[in-house]
Amino acid sequence: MDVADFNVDGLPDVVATCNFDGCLQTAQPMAVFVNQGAGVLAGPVNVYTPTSPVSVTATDFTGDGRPDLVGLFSTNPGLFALHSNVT
Ligand SMILES: [Ca+2]
Repeated sequence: MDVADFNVDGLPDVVATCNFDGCLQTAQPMAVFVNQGAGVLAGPVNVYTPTSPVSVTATDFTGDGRPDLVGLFSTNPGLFALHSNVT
């Protein structure tokens, strides 16, 4: 799990992995919960990955000011990276 402003609205959002059955009630491997303000998180917005990651970190590794995702799988391939395309 990590926190970053994925939709660039100034409010911190949450990304979480889901590597067990029934997680997030959608069984998707990863999801973003968008901060709606006043302590409310919407979601989940599913992020599709080839298999379930065991961890995810949000960081701006491309230097464009937007958070990207880097995660770890327990099987091959061992790593994944998703670049933010929020405009
Ligand atoms: Ca946000």
